[in-house]
Amino acid sequence: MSADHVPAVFQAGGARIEVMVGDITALALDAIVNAANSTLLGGGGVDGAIHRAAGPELLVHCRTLGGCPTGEARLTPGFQLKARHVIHTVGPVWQGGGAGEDGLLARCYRESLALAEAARLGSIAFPAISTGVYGFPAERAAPLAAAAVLDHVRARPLVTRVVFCCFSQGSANLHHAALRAQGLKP
Ligand code: AR6
Repeated sequence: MSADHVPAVFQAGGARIEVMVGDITALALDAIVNAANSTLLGGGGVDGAIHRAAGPELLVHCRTLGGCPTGEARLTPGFQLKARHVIHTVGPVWQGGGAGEDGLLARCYRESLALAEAARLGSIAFPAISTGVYGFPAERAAPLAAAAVLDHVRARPLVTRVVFCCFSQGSANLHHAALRAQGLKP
């Protein structure tokens, strides 16, 4: 897939699905998703970037949540972020593929979207959950992410804008290809 395909916009159900390369902390949406760890007390990667941009109040708030199991999600305010909310989800650590990683990763997307829906949030951006420090192969993660998002937006109308905010052109191209493989055309 050539870099010319990114950024790209697709339509599915009543929703606009975008693939972009950029820093998720810069996005002014109803919610951005954080690829957190089960303590919800911050870390490196996108988690560190979100906590830095949101300011110290986010950590204070997260301390009250009591953590989050792998595959689940929790909603917090965005504090100093441009996004109104953060949905923290905990992706699986890659262990070779035989430990239920695929199902857990898909569940992160589903649970994040379910939280957005319950809070009546219309726009949400995802990073490529688990594909950094947690080692999930990016080419395996993108189709799971695309399928979970499409299942959601085709079944439920409230979330009308989903952004795959990738941190590299290669990651964006994988998401673009995954959406095309699901029959979508940009
Ligand atoms: N905007 C968008 N994507 C980003 C950004 C950003 N600012 N920064 C990194 N990425 P990772 P994980 C991409 O490692 O694999 C943390 O320490 C990155 O290139 O952030 O789920 C947590 O506390 C990659 O494609 O998350 C956990 O301990 C993707 O985000 C652990 O890392 C996810 O990479 C979670 O690991």
